[in-house]
Amino acid sequence: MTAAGAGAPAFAIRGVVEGFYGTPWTHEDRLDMIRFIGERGMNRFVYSPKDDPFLRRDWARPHDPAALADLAELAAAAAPVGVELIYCLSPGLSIRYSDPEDAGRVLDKLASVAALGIRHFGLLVDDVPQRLQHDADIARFGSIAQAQATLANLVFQGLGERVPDSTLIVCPTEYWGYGDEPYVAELGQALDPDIALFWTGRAICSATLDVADAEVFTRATGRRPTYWDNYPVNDVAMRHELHVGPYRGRAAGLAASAEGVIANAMERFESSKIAIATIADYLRSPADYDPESSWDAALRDVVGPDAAAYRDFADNSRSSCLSQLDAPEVTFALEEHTFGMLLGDTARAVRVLGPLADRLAASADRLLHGPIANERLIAEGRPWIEAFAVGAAAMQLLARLTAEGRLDTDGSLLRPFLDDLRTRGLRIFGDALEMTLAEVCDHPPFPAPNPERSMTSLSPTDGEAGHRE
Ligand code: LOG
Repeated sequence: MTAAGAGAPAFAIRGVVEGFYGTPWTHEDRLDMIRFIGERGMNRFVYSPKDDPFLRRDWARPHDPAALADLAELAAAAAPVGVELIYCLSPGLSIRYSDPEDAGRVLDKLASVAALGIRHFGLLVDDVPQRLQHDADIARFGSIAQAQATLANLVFQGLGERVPDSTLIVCPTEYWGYGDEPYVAELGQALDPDIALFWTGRAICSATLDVADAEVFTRATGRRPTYWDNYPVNDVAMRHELHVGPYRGRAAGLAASAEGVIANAMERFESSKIAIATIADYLRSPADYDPESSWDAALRDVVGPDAAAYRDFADNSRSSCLSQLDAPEVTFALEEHTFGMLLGDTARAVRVLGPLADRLAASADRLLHGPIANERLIAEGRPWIEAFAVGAAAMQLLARLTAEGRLDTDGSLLRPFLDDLRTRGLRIFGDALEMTLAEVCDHPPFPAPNPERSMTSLSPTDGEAGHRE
């Protein structure tokens, strides 16, 4: 879907942040992402890769001319598609908040970027020490909130003098929670009211974003939150998950209580586009947003002709802080399998699982052995897609052993699949498949069906294997 003809978007600020830990995107990636989000009605690209030393560890070091030229090119490419860049600096690891020279260094760095035509800026102090460290800062400020507000106000004022119409957004050090913690409230009260504040909601990766929480934040800090939404990012503790499921859990009425939403993307660039396309749909019109139909459109859009095969994979890679359903179709098929086995009804046990396993195995084969239109997408997801192929093969064998009445005697044939999946350590199929395989491999055979129920259909000798056929 594009923004054309859709009316005014609900959220004023709609964008993506390159804000993950990991290898930063390339310049070409950024140009591509800016075009991608612009075409989908988003209007901000936030430039703050955590592992670009010039933005964080070495924040005071000036950009070299080549980097400035790249930034200029990004800004120039963004304007025609309705996107503006927010350039962020993260000086909190080492800055002396009380030192006017350090404030000057921040300003100089922002001014070097402003000279390229960029007018939106961020000062990010997330993931830095929560206590003042320099002696001079401890002597001057009563709290880190006061120190950060002093710096941000100075920078905002200096920017205003040098760059007309500039804006500043701050990411606080405690950027998640109930929204009225003493630190964030103190920071909000001390900050110039025209400086915006990022907030990730209840958690670093929030399962839901609610109006009530936004209002708590607004009352406490004196401004509506600009959500830094940590989805689809999958860095740090989430590296075992590939976030290719749809955006969900954000209140339909949130636009009235927030400035906007900036979604933090994955280092896996192409894969990020799937969730981002759904986020663009939500931000344009939250009241009409339907995660599943938006997701299907996003898959067609990003994956192209192989969308159905990729959907089979992605449906089993939904696990994230947003999703309560991990692998819905496989979970249902395995529940049916267990139920059928407990009833002693092998036909029922394989009715859903058998065809599904064959379909998923064929999809895995297509994704892994191509030809595939979006090769980069597959390359990025390959570790998960390979695990998906192992799981699909395991389910085919499970269905076959079940249908042939051999599960109790030959269930150990599934052991290598279970060990393989466990060794990979990637989140795929949620818990469903590993639990079923473990049940078969690690535990005694399925019990014989309840005699009360099966007396009419089982001869005495059938009971031992528990199968009706
Ligand atoms: C970082 C962010 C990182 C994300 C997910 C914020 C504001 N900052 O815990 O760069 O990608 O979590 O791991 C963060 O979220 N800190």
